[in-house]
Amino acid sequence: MGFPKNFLWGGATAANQLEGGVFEGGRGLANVDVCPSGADRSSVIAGHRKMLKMDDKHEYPAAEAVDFYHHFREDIRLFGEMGFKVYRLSIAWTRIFPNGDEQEPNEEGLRFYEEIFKECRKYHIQPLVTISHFDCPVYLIEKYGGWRNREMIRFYLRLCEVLFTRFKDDVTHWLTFNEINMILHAPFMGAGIYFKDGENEEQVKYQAAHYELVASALATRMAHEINPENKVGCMFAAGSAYPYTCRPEDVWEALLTDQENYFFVDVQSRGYYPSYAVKRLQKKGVFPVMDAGDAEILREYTVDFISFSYYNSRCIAAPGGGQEEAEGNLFKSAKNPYLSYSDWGWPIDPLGLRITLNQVYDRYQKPLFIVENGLGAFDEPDENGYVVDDYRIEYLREHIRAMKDAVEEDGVELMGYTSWAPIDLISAGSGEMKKRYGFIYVDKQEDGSGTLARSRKKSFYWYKKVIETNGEEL
Ligand code: P53
Repeated sequence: MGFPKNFLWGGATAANQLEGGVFEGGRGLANVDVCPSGADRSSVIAGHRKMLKMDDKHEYPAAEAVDFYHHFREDIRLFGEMGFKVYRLSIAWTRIFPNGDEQEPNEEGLRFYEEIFKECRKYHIQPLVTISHFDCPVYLIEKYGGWRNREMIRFYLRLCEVLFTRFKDDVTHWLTFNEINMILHAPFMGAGIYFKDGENEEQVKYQAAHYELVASALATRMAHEINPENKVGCMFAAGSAYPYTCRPEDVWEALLTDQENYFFVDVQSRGYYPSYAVKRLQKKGVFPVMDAGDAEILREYTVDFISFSYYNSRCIAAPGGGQEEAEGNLFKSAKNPYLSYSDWGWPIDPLGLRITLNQVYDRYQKPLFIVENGLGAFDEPDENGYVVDDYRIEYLREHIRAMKDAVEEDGVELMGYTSWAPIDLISAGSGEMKKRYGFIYVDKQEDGSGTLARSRKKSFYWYKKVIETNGEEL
């Protein structure tokens, strides 16, 4: 009983929220660098406000982030101290191809990740690499329009080829796109897309999604060709939709919400557009244009495993019910009266993780991997600089319990669990520093001040114990 012996415990981060050093090592500018913090962020990430360079009226938190670029040895040592088996990280595309369409990669960028993998090996930590975590070179947006252009497939595969070849001995587990369904909610952050006046946004989004799906399938093929040991996963933002009431209209609306998200995984895992998507997208006139051969590519090169982020469930009511909306998340949701809420208004629903694990496993029957789960909260260091984050321990403990039930009682096949995030970093949704997730506190404040010093929170010692006992002591 319990978790399998080789269960992969660890933590997950993304390059642009962590690294900083955006002007170092010959790196080019990416979409996520030019997303400001503050009031304009949501319209920028949604593609409703064009911003392709930094101006002096805004703050750009990714520029320094928590400076992992210069602290990675220390940080990975701390991951090692917690006993991590796996570290999920992403590659900054523009460190490897600063513009995106060069023929040759930037050696300095490759060396940076090589050093990271070397550190990981020291502590027997296996990397799990997200090839694109909300990451698209600005140059490719300016010149080609980001993922609205089919050419992106070529540039993305060029990146993949460099990574699969160069890091053949370091990495065997890959994720093609982070939260691929986020393209529907934050298309600039997800796919480098901003909209022009009057265009059909759904059409643009599903066309871009199609290109990403084809790119993901071709990357899967390439990964297997370059190293038959490679395992490739898809990644989506999960969290089952609950009907607000047992009113059939609410149940129906919840089902539609789930389908909207499962659509991506249906294609990546089953290998074809599900009939509900074909019908509905055609009816709306937004079914993507496909090249001859696309259907075959999608069918042939499906993923080996399915990974997802889980922060909360969603609660869905049919229009016109007058329910209160939950705040703070890019996903629309009614307020679920049975749940408590985080400092940022996100519902807290551990049983929802078990429900989600069961639903996803039932649907695909492939190994699952929880690659994000965690609590963003205000942390206040005490007079000794120590953060007693019992609320975070409580959140993680309950979610790990629910995941344990899914494995032990329900037979869900689960490869591992990487919490978001093992170290404080910049929030993707809000651009804030004060929304902290880490086991490791970083002295970097909302106004940009701070020494960048790292320190262990109470949850650090707790998670170390969890890993040591393979999830038996929570
Ligand atoms: P933050 C919501 C909004 C933006 C990104 O989110 C999100 C979500 C959650 O579904 O997805 C992931 O930082 C994402 C990470 C991100 C994490 O959620 O807004 O993959 O990059 O940091 C947490 O609190």
